[in-house]
Amino acid sequence: MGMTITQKLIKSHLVSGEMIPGTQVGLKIDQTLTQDATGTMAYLELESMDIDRVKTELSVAYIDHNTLQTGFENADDHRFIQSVAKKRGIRFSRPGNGICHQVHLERFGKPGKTLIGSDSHTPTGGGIGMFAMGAGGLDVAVAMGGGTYYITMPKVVKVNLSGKLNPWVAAKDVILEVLRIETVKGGVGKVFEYCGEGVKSLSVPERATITNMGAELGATTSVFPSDEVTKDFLKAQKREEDWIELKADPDAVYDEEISIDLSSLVPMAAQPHMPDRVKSVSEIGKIKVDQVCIGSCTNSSLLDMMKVAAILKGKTVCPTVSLSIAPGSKQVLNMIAKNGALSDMIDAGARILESACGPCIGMGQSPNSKGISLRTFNRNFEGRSGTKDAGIYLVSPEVAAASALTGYLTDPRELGEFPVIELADEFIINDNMIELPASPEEAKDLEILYGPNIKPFPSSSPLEDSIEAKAILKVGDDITTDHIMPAGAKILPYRSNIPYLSKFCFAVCDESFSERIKAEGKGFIIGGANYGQGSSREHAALVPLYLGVKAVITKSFARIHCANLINAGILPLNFVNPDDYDKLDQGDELCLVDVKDSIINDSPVTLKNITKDESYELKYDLSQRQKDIIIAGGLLNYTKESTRR
Ligand code: MIC
Ligand code: SF4
Repeated sequence: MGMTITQKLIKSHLVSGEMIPGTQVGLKIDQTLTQDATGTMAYLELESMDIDRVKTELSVAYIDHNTLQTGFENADDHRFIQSVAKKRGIRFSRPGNGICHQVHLERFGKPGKTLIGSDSHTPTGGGIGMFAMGAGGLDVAVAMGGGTYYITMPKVVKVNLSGKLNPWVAAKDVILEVLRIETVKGGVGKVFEYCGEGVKSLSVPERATITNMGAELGATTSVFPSDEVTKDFLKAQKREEDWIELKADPDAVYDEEISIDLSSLVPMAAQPHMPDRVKSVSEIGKIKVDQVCIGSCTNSSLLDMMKVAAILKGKTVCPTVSLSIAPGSKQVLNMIAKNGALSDMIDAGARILESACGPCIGMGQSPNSKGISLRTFNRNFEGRSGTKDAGIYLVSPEVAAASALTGYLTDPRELGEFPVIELADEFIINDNMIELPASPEEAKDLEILYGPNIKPFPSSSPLEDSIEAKAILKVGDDITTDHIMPAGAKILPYRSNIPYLSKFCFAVCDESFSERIKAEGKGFIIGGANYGQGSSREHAALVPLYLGVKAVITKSFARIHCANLINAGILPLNFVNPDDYDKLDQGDELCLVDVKDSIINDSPVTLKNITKDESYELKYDLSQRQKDIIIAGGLLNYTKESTRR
């Protein structure tokens, strides 16, 4: 039987397990990336593992998230990461060099390789034919040390693309369409593999927009073939030697299939507050817009910037709109500076930001109260922009630029002829902002530079026989990691200070949560479906661990967050009967009866509701290794125990 690209990539990296969907497989990881908001923790974890030099083919540490320096904290963290990178054999992408996924695609991504990154949008690499996944910082640290990365063997969804996009319709509209069909829960346990005639009409950056935002489906990853288009991109990046061909066998068998005729797509937008609340721009209508932000790892490539500049050229941004633009990398910024496109943006009145995540993660540019903001980003979760009552719409660069000019949500097709965009055949290559690591010899004498804001990470204890605690918080479906552990300019500088971060845990849902659980000393969280979607931030597990959360009991979990809970030693449990969720109330006194024995014996766990005198059956999806991790009280304890043995 023929194989899909996904199966080929997994097979060539398989270290343990069998390729049976739903079971655990261990993969060899060729490349890793980190960013600064999750990287500090990942490198603290790496340091605690006594690893002299990383063992991957390539590891890169990017600085792109915490670039607003309103105190010493972020700058100290950058310095810490830089010192670890230099000593341990990791390349360091200096602040200003760009957003991790954009730079990685340009300079390091290689078809056929595996990549994990401590950022949920690592699947961007799927645009160049990598098997690229987001992971918790600890998993990335383990991979840097040469350890295996474990995933559930995914099902493969064939996304059959036919036709060609019409002018003014963009790659962003393709992924918005997939999100409309599949929803933010639709991709859990699956890889979205793109194929069909339509693929060859999409450039690598356009493919990367699609695989990037595939993260919002909850998918393990998304992947495109590596073809002549990929080869041309690599050639333009002066890396032709990195190209290999990658395609599915003609008789490959897929688990599911969806078809999209590119020529039938129209400009679309995801409405507040979920990336799957997708409608066409014309259906939503001409709502008044206060702000437009262009950039982020989804839409900040040279092509995106050139389109925006061409639309803005010779015009003026509407007086009631603030337009900000952050080109994705130094390469992109430099190229639009040299070819004059930057000047067209500045002339039209755009506020040019540095090449970094910026407003996408609430690092500045929060909209006005009840403001409507159109963003070319990938997430519009409540509060993420820094303004709780703002309404964020996710759109293509074309819709964003057109609306910035008119002042209302605009179908860009109204602007008439699509401008002609000329792209150079070669990118400007200058890797001077990527610092190479020291040689092993020189590295011996190098010091790691810790700042005073870096606090030890919380310790966890082995699983107890039975656990009695209150349902300290009950939340609904689709709870994101931005609810659990918010980001934003005020909080992000404390990503290496768990005690401080703990004050903000769940603040979006319930401002008293942190105080209440501190008073109790421990507790359980009750959640609905797709709990923990969004970011890979392990802080959404480490902070609850610090506060005493013993188990999270839900209808279902998002992949990366579930793995992070296990790594932190917090039990992820699911209701056998989802209706039991309704029987429980916040504040109920609960007991996980003989939970340790149940896990050891592979039997369902009983949750006793002491307040209501009822019992519910709970299940879990844990491999033997994951059970051992939970029993040991987290991955760090487990690793220490295994090395002692
Ligand atoms: C995000 O887009 O939510 C982030 C910020 O990039 C996160 C990582 C983080 O929380 O640091 C992600 O996507 O994993
Ligand atoms: Fe940065 Fe936003 Fe991309 Fe996350 S989604 S990596 S914050 S640009």
